[in-house]
Amino acid sequence: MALTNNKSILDWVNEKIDLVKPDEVMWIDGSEEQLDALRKEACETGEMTKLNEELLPGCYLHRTKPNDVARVEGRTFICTETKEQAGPTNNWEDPQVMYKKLYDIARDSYKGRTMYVIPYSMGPVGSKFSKVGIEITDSIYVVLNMSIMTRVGKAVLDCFGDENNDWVRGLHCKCDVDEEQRYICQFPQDNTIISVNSAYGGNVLLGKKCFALRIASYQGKNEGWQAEHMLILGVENPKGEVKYICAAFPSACGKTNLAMLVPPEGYKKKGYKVWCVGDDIAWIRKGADGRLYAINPENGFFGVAPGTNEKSNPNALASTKSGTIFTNVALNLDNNTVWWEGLDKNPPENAIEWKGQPWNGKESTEKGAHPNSRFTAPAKNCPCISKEFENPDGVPISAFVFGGRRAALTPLVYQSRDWNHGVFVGSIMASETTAAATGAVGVVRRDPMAMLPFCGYDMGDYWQHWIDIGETLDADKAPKIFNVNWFRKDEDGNFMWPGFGDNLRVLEWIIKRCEGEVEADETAIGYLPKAEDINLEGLEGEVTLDSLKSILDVDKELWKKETAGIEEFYGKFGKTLPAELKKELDTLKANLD
Ligand code: OXD
Ligand code: MN
Repeated sequence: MALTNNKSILDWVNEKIDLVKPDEVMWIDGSEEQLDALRKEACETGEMTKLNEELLPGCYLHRTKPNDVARVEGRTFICTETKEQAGPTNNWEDPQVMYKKLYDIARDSYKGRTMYVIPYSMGPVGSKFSKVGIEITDSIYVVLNMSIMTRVGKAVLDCFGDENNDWVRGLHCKCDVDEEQRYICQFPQDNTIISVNSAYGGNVLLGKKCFALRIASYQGKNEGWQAEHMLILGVENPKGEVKYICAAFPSACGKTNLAMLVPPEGYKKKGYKVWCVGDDIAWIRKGADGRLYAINPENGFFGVAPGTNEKSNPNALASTKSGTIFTNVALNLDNNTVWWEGLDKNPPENAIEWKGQPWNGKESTEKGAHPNSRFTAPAKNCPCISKEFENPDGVPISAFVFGGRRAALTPLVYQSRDWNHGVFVGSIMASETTAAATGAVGVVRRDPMAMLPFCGYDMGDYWQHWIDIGETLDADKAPKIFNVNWFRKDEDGNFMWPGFGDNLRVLEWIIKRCEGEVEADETAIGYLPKAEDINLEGLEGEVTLDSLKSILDVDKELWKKETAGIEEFYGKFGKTLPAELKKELDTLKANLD
């Protein structure tokens, strides 16, 4: 039975029923009974495997087709009226052409299947930050993942209203999971997402990248707020004061680890704590007091499993101990639990690898888990989840932090001179795809604000939006903007900074700067810490004042080369490149001469 009288929703659902022709239609009401029946059904059909109820209560394993294991940027499209609106960094197609192509693929594809209609809220139900979506899918896996990653069910529609048309349409059709016919399409001007021929995470959990970043970034531009690819964390000092930081990093830079950071022993003893509000996405708005506030629109973590362990991220690991869906990890047949590379040094001998074949982890040279295998874990499981996680008003942001993986060039941390310079710092973000063991610089991929694959419109206009937001903020209320690099290497290719929990030492400096408690040195690229101001207590033997000084240096010759790369990248944008950013680039060049 439909869970709403909202005509715009009912009309759209009926239209899609006519298109895809399901045998049955089921509205997801969010009840445990309904979800449990679906879990049972998925286990009966083999879509999921129930794991050891004692060791991993309420946990399941799912395997995708081997051709369907990651987001597909090459097949992701922004379909706006004109190509210019999508900008030079997105794939574009004319909406009419793309709708026709997608409808031809989707037509009759639910025959013999059930249509699940999922009402969901990105953000706490009823918060002024929050937005409603409806995802139609033919996959129980999607229903169960969406019910972890978002708030789903009747409660979402109960407070939505029958006349409200501000909701995001999402149609997902598994079809034959044919990679040649796979498309992940956003229609920002229609609040619509259509995803066909995939059944994997980021391509099909439409609330996440498709809505909360691509569509929402476009909504934010028009409505005066921001959707960012950022974690949100709170640092609590021994006096019990909590300061919040939003941070953006490209994939494979340890975002989930930073979001759930465990303080070094010395800090713990003093009473420092780190609280996780979110690990991937932040929706940001100005509050009544003139400061910027952020919420995490999600309700769970869709984290990369390999490398997650008791040392690297005990909080993430603890989050996966109940109510979690694992995708493409290895199944340990001896105790019906899961395993992945980097979990521990004890791979199971009697196991099934991620593609479903028998696997002996002690002997096989093949991987047990796919490198992009995932856990979908409820946020409430996280031992360090912030008590503000459900706060409908969000948390006040003290600092924005940008970062990337650079073996050389970028210092451990620096602060922008002001807001527009901070936007420049975000716009020149880049990360090395692979960093060779010799310390040679890898291939640099520009990924402004870590939004390159996720911005739903022209990135030049997106930068302008950042600049416009800054203009509405009083200087004393605006978050300060920083850049960090945990990945500097010495000549022998060794990392020079320990990372993980010790990154709190850098966050402490950042917060002190926000509070005006510490001086800094002005350099060509911005404000750098005086080495003595980064607390190294307890790091003896790992980092000396001298080695710290060398990860804080600014090599003008390297930076001059970098400006050439920035100029080339900026050249793609033509007239949407904000004049303010061009000016910042000129200032940097002048500072380096
Ligand atoms: C993610 C990503 O999965 O950014 O969060 O790729
Ligand atoms: Mn992400």
